[in-house]
Amino acid sequence: MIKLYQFETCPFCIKVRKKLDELNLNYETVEVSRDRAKRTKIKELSGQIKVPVLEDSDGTVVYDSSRIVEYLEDNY
Ligand SMILES: N[C@@H](CCC(=O)N[C@@H](CS)C(=O)NCC(=O)O)C(=O)O
Repeated sequence: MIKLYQFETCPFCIKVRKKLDELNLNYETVEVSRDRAKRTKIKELSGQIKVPVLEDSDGTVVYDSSRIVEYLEDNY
């Protein structure tokens, strides 16, 4: 399943959730810590610590909301 690493209230994350919903995709959200030092998982996945980060079911990882939206439009 698609995983979205996010902050619930982050406008960039809301933009990505809106696109996921618009495309009727099933996804799970993972709430990321506000503590930068604890963002090891997204750092490991994407090489940076900002949200949103999307991990697709095939292992593809995309970060930056505009790039994620583009990826979803291109692939779904
Ligand atoms: N250009 C990025 C901006 C992402 C961004 O700034 N996310 C903020 C949350 S709204 C963030 O992760 N801030 C945490 C931090 O800088 O530590 C995008 O469109 O995804």
